[in-house]
Amino acid sequence: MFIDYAKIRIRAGHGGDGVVSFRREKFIPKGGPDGGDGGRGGSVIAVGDTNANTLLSYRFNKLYKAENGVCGAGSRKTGRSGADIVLTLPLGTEIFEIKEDGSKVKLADVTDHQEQVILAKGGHGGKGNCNFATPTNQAPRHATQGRRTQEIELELVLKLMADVGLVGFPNAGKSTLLSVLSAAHPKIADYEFTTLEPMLGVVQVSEYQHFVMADIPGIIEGAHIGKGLGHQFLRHIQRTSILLYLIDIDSEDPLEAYQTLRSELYLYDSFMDKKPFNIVLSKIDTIPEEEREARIAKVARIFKETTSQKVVAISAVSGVGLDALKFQLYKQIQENL
Ligand SMILES: Nc1nc2c(ncn2[C@@H]2O[C@H](COP(=O)(O)OP(=O)(O)OP(=O)(O)O)[C@@H](O)[C@H]2O)c(=O)[nH]1
Ligand SMILES: [Mg+2]
Repeated sequence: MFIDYAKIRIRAGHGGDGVVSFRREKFIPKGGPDGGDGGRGGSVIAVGDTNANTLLSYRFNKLYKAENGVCGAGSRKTGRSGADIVLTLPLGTEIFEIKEDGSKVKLADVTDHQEQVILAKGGHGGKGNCNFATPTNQAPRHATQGRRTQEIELELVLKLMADVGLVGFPNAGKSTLLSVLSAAHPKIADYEFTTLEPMLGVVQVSEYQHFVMADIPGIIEGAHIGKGLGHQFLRHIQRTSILLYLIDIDSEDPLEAYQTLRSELYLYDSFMDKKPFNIVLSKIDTIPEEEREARIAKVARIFKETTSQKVVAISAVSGVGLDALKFQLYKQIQENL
């Protein structure tokens, strides 16, 4: 199951307390103070992992607790440090602290594999009485307490990281396109809203060149007010560098379809409108061969005249136009890095 939102609680380990102790050995009367320090508490650490792609394991508002430091002991022994606890997170996870008054503060944005962020630092250990001996007080009877830590509430929001975001009406052929360009196996069917959760695929352009494409559920007019699956999945293409509007060439009015999609994205986040994009006509194999060229030219002309945008025509079934599309996308991504 794909989960892109979770609330959890965390707590770093308390520092272990320092202790009061005096050296007591045969033949050594009045041994000096020898109470050791407490150990450091464990920290709560987030680590990015490319192999993780959901927040599923964090969905039960669980408390993630690092180990407390151990108290010091006599003979100047320092207590053991508490073990850290590591939260493995998918790349693209934003971490917010929820303050008591309900306000949120962003703590981190985990974007790199193996990137580590300390979310809560373990408490320092307290000092044992061996630290407090002075010439005038050679038998100090006090030690300090390890630092106590607080529980923190966090919000985890996953925004998938991809280079290209696929945008289209249901049934436009988004998942089919991802399946032929990458090794991903999204569900494909001839009914609307087949795709219910986002999926990423790696598109190999050459041996050393690739990019990541995100397929999300279809968007319909009114998505910004909750129609269809709403705009909840748009956040997964919010941080892609480019967009690909995929429009069935056989739709009643391809230009209107494109304009509707664009305005839905704009209504969700006006910044989406500033991203470089491509307009791609899909399923050209469905047009009878003798009409195909003329039809593509006609639609292309309408787009050119109204939006001064070039369109690309493809068929995920026959493979026409796919290589050219791949190179075009790759080039555009490089230009917008
Ligand atoms: N003939 C033809 N059919 C296609 C092509 N691409 C997709 N289809 C068909 O169109 C239907 C919808 O394809 P999907 O890839 O599931 O469409 P989608 O845009 O992901 O749809 P949602 O997930 O519902 O938003 C399926 O029956 C596909 O087999 C194409 O290039 N040519
Ligand atoms: Mg789909």
